[in-house]
Amino acid sequence: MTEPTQNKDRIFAETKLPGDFVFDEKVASVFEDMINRSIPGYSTIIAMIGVLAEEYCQEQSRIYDLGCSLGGATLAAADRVKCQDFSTIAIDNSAAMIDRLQTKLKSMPRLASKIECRCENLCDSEITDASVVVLNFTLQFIPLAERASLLSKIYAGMKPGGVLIISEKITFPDEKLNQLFIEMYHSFKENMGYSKLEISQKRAALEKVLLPETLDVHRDRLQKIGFQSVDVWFQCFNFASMVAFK
Ligand code: GEK
Repeated sequence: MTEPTQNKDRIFAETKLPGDFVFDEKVASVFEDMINRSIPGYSTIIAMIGVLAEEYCQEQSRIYDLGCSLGGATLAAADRVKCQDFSTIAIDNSAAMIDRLQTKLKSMPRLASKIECRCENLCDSEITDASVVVLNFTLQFIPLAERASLLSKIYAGMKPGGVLIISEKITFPDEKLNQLFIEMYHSFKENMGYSKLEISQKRAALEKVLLPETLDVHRDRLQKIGFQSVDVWFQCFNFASMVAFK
């Protein structure tokens, strides 16, 4: 098993043959650096997931972090929750991510006792007694046709009063705004030290695997399923985080 590291993301620094982005060992080994330099507001979103979990976690319930990667949101939530009787289920289908999270947890016995890691496809995961469910930049990787049934399954597995937190890359119906936010985002990435080559190669690799939707599509689908008080609590350019309640 590999030791967790905070290596610098140089995956797209050299000219590469075209190919789709995958969450393999190479990505897992630089993931912390990659996500912090690629998602505006990532550390704020993670910290606020901790605050939302503290507020909405119920006794005798579960917190689910779906597409947990290295457990950024899992750890923020488990660390803040004050309930006596709760558990946190961290799910990802990348073995490289789950291995690294499990290794990380070995040095955190207090949190580790509250966290169960599962390497599985979240579309097949069982969700029960959930008071907090986190999809932090994960739904965007699920095939479009499977999103409604996944969200319905999550809703069915939630306790009344529970919260779903969904963070996503988004698109805008207004083409002018769409272009503006993409340009601002690329300028953010350049400021974070990525070259134009890295930005364009990563964009091409993500094109068929990361499928963003508009905020209206997210809101309508969640409301049709039965979620209430659905709205955005964070947005920076074409990245947003929403809450939805059962
Ligand atoms: C964070 N939430 O740091 N089943 C399980 N996991 C999946 C699936 C699936 N079907 N599809 C994708 N993943 C994290 C960041 S990253 C976001 C989430 C990004 C997993 C995938 O393996 C990866 O670890 C994660 O979803 C998406 O708060 O890299 O932009």
